[in-house]
Amino acid sequence: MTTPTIAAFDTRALRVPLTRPWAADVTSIGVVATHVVRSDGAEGWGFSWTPQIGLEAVHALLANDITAFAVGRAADPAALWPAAWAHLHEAGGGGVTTIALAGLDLALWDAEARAVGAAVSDLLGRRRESVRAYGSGVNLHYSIDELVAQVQRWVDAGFDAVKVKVGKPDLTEDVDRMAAVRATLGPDRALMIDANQRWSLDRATASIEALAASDLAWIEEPLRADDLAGHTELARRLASGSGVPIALGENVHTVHRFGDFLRAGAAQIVQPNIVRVGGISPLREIADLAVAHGAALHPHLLPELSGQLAMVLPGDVAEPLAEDVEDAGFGALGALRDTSPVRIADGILTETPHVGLGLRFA
Ligand code: SMN
Ligand code: MG
Repeated sequence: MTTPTIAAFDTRALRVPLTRPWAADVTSIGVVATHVVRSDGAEGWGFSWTPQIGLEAVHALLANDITAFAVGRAADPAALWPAAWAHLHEAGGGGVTTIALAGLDLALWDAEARAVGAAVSDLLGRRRESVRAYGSGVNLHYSIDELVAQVQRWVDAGFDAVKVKVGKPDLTEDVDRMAAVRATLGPDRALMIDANQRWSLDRATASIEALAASDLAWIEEPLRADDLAGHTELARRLASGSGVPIALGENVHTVHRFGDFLRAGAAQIVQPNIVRVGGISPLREIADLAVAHGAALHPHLLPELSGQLAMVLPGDVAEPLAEDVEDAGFGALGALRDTSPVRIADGILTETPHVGLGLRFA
């Protein structure tokens, strides 16, 4: 059978209001909903995502350059991806270009799975029926009481791992906040902390060593996301100190750059965001690379998408975890046309019956 071609590709930009703002100026998230029609009549739906910056730019790339490139080509997402990336590369090897490319890649995988009546996780080769999810919050602006109340909600909801923000101007404030979070969690639940690139190398070293008293499962994005030398040196310092592992990757965009960080030993845990790296096709390459370097992989955010891919990722180093940012799921925000393709209960994510990715935007 010959491979069907891409007959039509259409896109629309929308903003999804957040019921729990991520900051005073982050009250909605940007989505470009995509739709592909193949020459054999199969249809697929995907999306691009960018919380704050670049929605119009991503949409313009999809509606112009990516549509013009894609229509008429073979609808084979894994084969198309490297050619599409090379085509867009003059506008940047990662970032807006890869975020936009995800909109095409996801729609093509969705079509491929819908054409055979399967969920994408079954099409790609399911390895597990469920994954653990961790509770996560964009909460640096919360008072300590609000933070503790959020952590208590996660405990009550059955999560055994949570992630909270650090990086207050005064280190003693972070120390007090994490001590309060640890007290709420008790000794047996895992605590991850996320600095969202706020620290310098020396500030990170001092902060992590002080915060390690709260028993940390990882420190995420301690430094500027593309600071390879800085993360390499920080990893060296932590290895001879508290031993807290470094997690990063939500702002790393290509398999090549993940390779740089892994070869240098700059991170023990990688967290590709499936949209920011350009979709499912590159995610699978990054997962193989992580295994080759003995690193864990926990996909960043987007639990309705990441949770499905977590069913097929290798678990050689660690079973992948799904991230559930409180009240930020597309289903909970009312952004989906169909029932959410995943369900999170008692800290466990499972899929609900669906074909494709099951992610059509309303
Ligand atoms: C995060 C990043 C982007 C949007 C929401 C939250 C955060 C995380 O860094 O890792 O959850
Ligand atoms: Mg993060």
